[in-house]
Amino acid sequence: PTLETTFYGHTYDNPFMNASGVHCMDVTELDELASSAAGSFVTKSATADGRKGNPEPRYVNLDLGSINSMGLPNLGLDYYLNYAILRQKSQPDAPFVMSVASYQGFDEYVDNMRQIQDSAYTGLVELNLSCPNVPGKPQMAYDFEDTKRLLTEIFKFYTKPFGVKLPPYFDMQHFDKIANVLNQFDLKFVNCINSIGNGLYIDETTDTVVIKPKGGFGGIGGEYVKPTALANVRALKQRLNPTIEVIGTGGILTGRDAYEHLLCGASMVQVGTQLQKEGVHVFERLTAELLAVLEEKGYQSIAEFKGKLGTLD
Ligand code: RRO
Repeated sequence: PTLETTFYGHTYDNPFMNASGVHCMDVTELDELASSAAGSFVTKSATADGRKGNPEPRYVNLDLGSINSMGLPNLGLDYYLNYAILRQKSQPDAPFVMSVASYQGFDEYVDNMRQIQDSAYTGLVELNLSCPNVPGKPQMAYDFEDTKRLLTEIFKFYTKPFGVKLPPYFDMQHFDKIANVLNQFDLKFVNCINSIGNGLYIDETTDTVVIKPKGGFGGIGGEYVKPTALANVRALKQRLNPTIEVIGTGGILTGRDAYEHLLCGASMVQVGTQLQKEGVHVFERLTAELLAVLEEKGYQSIAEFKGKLGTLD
């Protein structure tokens, strides 16, 4: 069998990528991803100006996942845009994704997208509408009206391909509402899910929280979030225009986990917490494990089972 996967017009060796935020801060880390066994990769969410982020400790691995309140540390939009432009020139046959966020809110999102529009970079952009860790700032994608207003503003001038990174939703009505908004735009993909925002982990020996920012509240990733991630991939895939692809992120520790995201309809799958725990060699293990699942089930390719989750009625 083969793990080859087509995503927005390009065929990748396999569907695996890093999840934005993990191992993608600078050229060194990005180049390590590029030469790893991952099919593609995404850069750290960029804000207009570089940021140091929240005070440490701000990322902690847990038995069942991770908690973080990084606070958007990044080297600034110019840095990632320069990297993207150089890489697109030197490796035109190996597309990747550039993640863009905002620290200030609505206007900065628009300005950042305008800067990319005016640049030489023509590749995929992931607009992060779901950072849970900026004190005092809501997650854009939990406000359906503002999300619609923002996408309307961006589509007035932006002509290059892009998609959005979503937070998890927990109500059928919310799945309907966000899909209804997104279906009004020519988005190329949605990525489900960002971390489950504002969880709290307590250390049992010290009876304290484990990260410093926001009194210990932080985004939860890893094993904890897989059922929520799968539900969001499935729910969005069922509701979105067929032209909008879905990237599945959340709780991928094994090839089987990736297989389940693909069953729910994901085109690509991203690994955050487990990449942080294992390093870039995780992609060798995951590709081998996913290939073994296909062999065991008698599939020749991902296309044979993608989106074909069974139900009981
Ligand atoms: O940097 C972060 O604190 C962060 C971001 Br931008 C995000 O989108 N998701 C997350 O868990 N952390």
